[in-house]
Amino acid sequence: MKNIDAVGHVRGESIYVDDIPVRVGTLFALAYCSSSAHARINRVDYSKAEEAEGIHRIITHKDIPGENQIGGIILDEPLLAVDEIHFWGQPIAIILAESEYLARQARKLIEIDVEELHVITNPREARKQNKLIHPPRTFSIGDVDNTFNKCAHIFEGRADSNGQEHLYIETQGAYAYPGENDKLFIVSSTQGPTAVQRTAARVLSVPMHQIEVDVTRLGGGFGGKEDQATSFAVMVALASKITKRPVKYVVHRMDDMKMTGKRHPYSSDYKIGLSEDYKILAYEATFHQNAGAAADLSPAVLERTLFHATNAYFIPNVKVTAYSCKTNLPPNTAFRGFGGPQGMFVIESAIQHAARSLGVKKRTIQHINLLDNGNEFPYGQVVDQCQAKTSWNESNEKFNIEKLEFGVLKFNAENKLYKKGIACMPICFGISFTNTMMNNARALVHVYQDGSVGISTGGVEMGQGLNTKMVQVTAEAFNISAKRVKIETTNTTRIANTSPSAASATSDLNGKALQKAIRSIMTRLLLVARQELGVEYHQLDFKNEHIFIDGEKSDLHWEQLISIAHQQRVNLSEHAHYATPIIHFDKSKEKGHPFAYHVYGNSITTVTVDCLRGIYEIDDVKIVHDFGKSMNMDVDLGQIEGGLVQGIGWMTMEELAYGDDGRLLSNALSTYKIPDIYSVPKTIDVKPLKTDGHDLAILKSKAVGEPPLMYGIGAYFAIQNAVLAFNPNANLVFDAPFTPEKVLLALYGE
Ligand code: MTE
Ligand code: LUZ
Ligand code: MOS
Repeated sequence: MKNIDAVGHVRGESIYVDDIPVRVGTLFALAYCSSSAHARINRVDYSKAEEAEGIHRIITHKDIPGENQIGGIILDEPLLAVDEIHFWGQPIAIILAESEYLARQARKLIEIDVEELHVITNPREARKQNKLIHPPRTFSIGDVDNTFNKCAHIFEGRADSNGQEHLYIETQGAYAYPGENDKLFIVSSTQGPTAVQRTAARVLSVPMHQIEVDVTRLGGGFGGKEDQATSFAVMVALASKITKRPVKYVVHRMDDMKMTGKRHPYSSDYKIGLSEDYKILAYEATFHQNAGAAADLSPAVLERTLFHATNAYFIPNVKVTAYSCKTNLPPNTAFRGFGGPQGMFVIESAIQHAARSLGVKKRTIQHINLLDNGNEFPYGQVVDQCQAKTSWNESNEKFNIEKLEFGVLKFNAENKLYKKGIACMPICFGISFTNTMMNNARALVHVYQDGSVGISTGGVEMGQGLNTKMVQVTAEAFNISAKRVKIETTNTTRIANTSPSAASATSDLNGKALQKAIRSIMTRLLLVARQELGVEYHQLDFKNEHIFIDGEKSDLHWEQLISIAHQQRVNLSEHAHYATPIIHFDKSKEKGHPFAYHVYGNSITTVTVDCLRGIYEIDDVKIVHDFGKSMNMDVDLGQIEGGLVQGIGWMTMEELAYGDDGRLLSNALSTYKIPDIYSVPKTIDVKPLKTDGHDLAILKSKAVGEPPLMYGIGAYFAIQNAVLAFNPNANLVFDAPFTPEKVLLALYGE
């Protein structure tokens, strides 16, 4: 099935927040933000701004009727600063004007007097000063300390990865309007409609039922709108409540980049111990997560780093500890992979370090240590339906890794100033929210009396093809044409208490709820057919929009069946709830079975480095990926390509830069470089692994949203290998992104 949004997107007809026709009386909101990263506010003078043309009023923390608190996991983040500033870009006030332009003009007239305080941007410094979001956590299995004594080889080092700007094409935004009896309607570009509803209720001091949140679709989220859409939605909600007028805020790109948190930078230490024959016997790592100025989702991101610290490898003795460090950056947040990529980069660095020192290929060590059924993850889950070795073997056979490596060697022997490098990157990614409680969803299905169907779920479409998949699930479960099915907006009044659309689990959770609702309706319809036709239940079947009796197609068609059922006063609507079975996790022991299943795969990345300039090209990425039984290969391939390129961007070129004063320097697309058509791999070849899929995946089609991002990590090591081909004495550091400047230094350094 084609993506149902394709035509609307191409024609520019799809509706985003900024496309909603503006209501009469709308005020335009604009946040006034701090220009210091850490300071005490002595005085803010709004008087000139308040008198400026077109200014309706300016809202500060004093105007908040409820709690000035937007923290999601930990209650540690004010909506509007009170007397201290904790990051550059922190909202202090909301300007309301007759137009966005006038709001921006007035913003320049606000004067602030602050006392600057010491700014921390480095997570290691934060840890030294004991500035932590919460106490550190450790996952462990076996006995690392005793095992290191028995290892033939031990390597220790440091690996750093930088953050990443989400750069969703649609910036953050929301539009709120008041209804009768204090009701408030909020349209938000959010992955988490319930988070918006809950937080707006808290800040406005109203019950949640007074707030209706509606989401049509997002122009991308990538995790950046899992939690951080909330503040903007609450700002317009607050302003609308106070002024009783519609209030709109669509955030300017540079304000969005400055104000919002990003992927967490990590600074980590590793120690890896191997046997004589390259089995990894012990692994120890300490992660310093740069959380920024408030918790946001950092505790959950930190947890996923620990869950993925050993990637697709079985290591019998592991001890990994993670610190969530409080710094004066905007609160960092969810980003595709959610801490998993940061953990995986460190183990891959450790293996690269070992391979180079031992003079063996990295892939030899990777191969020997791949996971297998029956192995235990450090968090206690036992591996089953493992595809680590199958995807590895299939990729290396189908793509002929030896031949690819030989091609690289030959090229390098023949070329002095250009060198190629190649690297394998296996992945293993757990599917489920690591917080077990969040793994639930609901769906509402209406069959109308003409046989058309309307479906609602708690899932949010953000470009990942969720809506297309939900229509497919519906058509499949009813056995009717997809043309009869319409997907409604995501709305908290129709579907309550949603988990955010995240963790790659949206289709699984919402699709399974949808199937349950449809099965209930279908059972009632078959009962109607049985009575109408006077046959036994077991003789009946419904397919291709027709009732079948003993395998023979009858005249009873979908539309007639619905019409009869309606006349007989049969309920044609259903609301269903799904909660993932099996999963559990005990935080006091750090053990359990947190994931419904894992997604596996392997990528082979080849790059060419220009050894005069330090620039490089990604020649080719070949992937064998475990889709299970993909229900929509076009959508899923789009996810692989997008995720891969986003991962390559993070590892190679996207360079977030903050000054020592905590100001974002890479604050526009001129100073923050993301992959464009010239920097994507010249070819991407994806082959699906042949498997049966998994029962906990929707229609056995495994979650695909986040896992492919981690294939991009291969680019880092492929570039390193090219550098080594030019300069065998290069001093290898693990400090992503591997920008051309760093490549050049490595090419000529020792
Ligand atoms: N693909 C597009 N086009 N746009 C997005 O914002 N977000 C990613 C991924 N793929 C995203 C995307 C992230 S971070 C997640 S968690 C999943 O999609 C969410 O959707 P899913 O649960 O339906 O896979
Ligand atoms: N969000 C979340 C996530 O709250 N919990 C998770 O485990 C998760 N994983 C991936 C992406 N978002
Ligand atoms: Mo994705 S990081 O789970 O929104």
